[in-house]
Amino acid sequence: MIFLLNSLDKNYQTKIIKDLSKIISKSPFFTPTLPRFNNPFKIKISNAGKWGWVSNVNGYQYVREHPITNKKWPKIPKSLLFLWQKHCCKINLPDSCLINLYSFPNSSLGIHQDKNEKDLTNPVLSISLGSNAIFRYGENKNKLNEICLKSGAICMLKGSSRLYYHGVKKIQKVKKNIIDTCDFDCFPKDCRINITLRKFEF
Ligand code: MD3
Ligand code: FE
Repeated sequence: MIFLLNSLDKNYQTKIIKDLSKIISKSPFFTPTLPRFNNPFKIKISNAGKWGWVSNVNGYQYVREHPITNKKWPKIPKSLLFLWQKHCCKINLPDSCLINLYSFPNSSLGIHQDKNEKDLTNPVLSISLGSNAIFRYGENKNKLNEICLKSGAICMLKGSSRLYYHGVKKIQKVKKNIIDTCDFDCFPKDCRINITLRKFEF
């Protein structure tokens, strides 16, 4: 697991937020629910790319269409594909881009592993924007490390860290949230957005 903590400058973050606003205008945020019990997550999500990650009473899965609009997901923007090529892989591009929106004061994400992808040797790239996240991760559920992920941080997972447990304990407001500065109606005030690029298919 590699953290690049101040990786993206303000201009690049602004460009990504603008690209995300176009995705969200076609593919609005929705609230996933937990398998079996069907209770709502404390975050909202949307996707871009051929395959979008969703969760509902039936389980976690990658699907071709938005569960509410039933339309195909928008394309992954070049601004994000470029970061994957720079940090992850020159040959294969990601086919999935999950957008997590932390918009409530109590938004969080429980400790889990990412293992719904077909080939777990492919890397994962994550980008943090907006409010800070207290992020927890580690090989063992019972002894997790804690790190503050600020706007512009990149997190790269490959090799042995690919199956690490991880989650977001809480969100901390910041004085100047770059997402608020951009002034798009689709993003609530003081939110955090995390983007996760993955390759689902072989
Ligand atoms: C560590 N999202 O959507 S991505 C997720 O901040 C998710 O929203 C987090 O975990 C968020 O599944 C963080 C960072 C990440 C992604 C994949 C990993 C960390 C990982 C795979 C293995 C270990
Ligand atoms: Fe995850």
